[in-house]
Amino acid sequence: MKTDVAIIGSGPSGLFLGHLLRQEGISCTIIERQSAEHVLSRIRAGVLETVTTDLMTQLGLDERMQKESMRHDGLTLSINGEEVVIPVTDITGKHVTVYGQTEITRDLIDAAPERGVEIVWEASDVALHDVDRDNPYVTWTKDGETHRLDTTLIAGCDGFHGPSRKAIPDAEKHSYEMVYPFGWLGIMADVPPCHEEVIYASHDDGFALASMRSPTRTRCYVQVDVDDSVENWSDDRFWEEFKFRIGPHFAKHVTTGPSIEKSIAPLRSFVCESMQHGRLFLAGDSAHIVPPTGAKGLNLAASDITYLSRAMISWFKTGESAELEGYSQKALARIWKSERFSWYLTRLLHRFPQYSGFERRMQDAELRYLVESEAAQKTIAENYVGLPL
Ligand code: RFL
Ligand code: PHB
Repeated sequence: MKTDVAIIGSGPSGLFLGHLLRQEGISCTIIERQSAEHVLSRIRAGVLETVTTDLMTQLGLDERMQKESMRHDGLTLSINGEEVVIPVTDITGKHVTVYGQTEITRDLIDAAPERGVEIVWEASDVALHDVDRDNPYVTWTKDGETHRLDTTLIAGCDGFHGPSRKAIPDAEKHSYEMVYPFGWLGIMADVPPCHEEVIYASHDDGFALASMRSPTRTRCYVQVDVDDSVENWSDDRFWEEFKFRIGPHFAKHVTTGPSIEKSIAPLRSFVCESMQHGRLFLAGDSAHIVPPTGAKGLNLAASDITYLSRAMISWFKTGESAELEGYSQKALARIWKSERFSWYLTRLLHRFPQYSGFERRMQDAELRYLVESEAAQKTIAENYVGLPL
């Protein structure tokens, strides 16, 4: 088998890239470890910048998103129950869109067969070979048989734990990492959201977040210890703690109901430099992780793919290699700014067990500054809607 681009991983990064390349007549095959059902059962991001919605529009796959998504023009902070509204559209002229990552993934997977985006599901032992030569190839096992795909370029879109980043020799890469001492316990429930905007709540007992997927589906989180487990959290305990942390003003609008999903996600900041080696190019979570505070993970995957697809298309069409050679540097410039915003918002809003009285006072002072200063609100707003490409 031979293709122009072998794409490892069928998350949003791999699917976006596959569709964008096919739109320009470039052949590609996506090789995914899981089944389609498994990929579609994962519940992750929900707040989209225009960099992400623009890709759906560019692909002509935005019909359902236009109908079912919700436009958000602001975000709400609850500071120990005190409401602070940041009117992001008034400040920036831009808005964000609430439409689940699961729905984006579904739209891209559903359209794959008619657009010639080939996806190999349930491929095990995926391995990358000769990535620093002109003829790299990928191997995997499926149904007891070994397969080999010869290719010109490889896109590593296989998330944090996939094999692509590991295929870059240690001497050629450097990782920067910060692991936080807490996680987010998230639940999804088929009840109406308690507020029309997303609420980020800073409370003495810890962070909480009220979000949504639709007018009838709520997504909420509370900060928990990193070694806590979902078994410790009945739905009743979750709702009680969530209501306490978002404060009485919002709590009175909370409709509780049985969770349809409940999980704990650890929080991490991570960047791998460089994002390319020879014929291999990393994109999305395979190269970087942000804590979910600020909703940047999926949107960063979309900006990586915007740069990478343009560079690959230019290389295949003109033979010019400058854009492809500059991919990592260009993508990292935007990634580091989103890393900073996610890290800043995480530090501002969470309770850190190791924080001294002084650091707690600094958090309080910064929150008071945010309440009172238009300039401080502007920096949140322009990052939240997404920095320019
Ligand atoms: P993905 O979505 O992780 O997709 C990678 C794909 O690669 C596959 N894979 C392999 N395929 C072949 N061989 C192997 N050996 C493989 N190993 C892995 C995986 O099965 C998967 O299908 O990365 P991608 O495409 O770069 O997209 C990035 C986004 O998914 C991610 O940034 C966000 O979802 C992060 N994230 C969140 N971001 C937000 O903006 N808001 C959120 O609320 C939010 N919640 C989350 C999240 C990520 C989570 N993870 C990674 C566990 C909640 C969770 C639980
Ligand atoms: C979500 O809706 O899942 C969500 C929203 C905002 C975030 C993180 C997650 O910052």
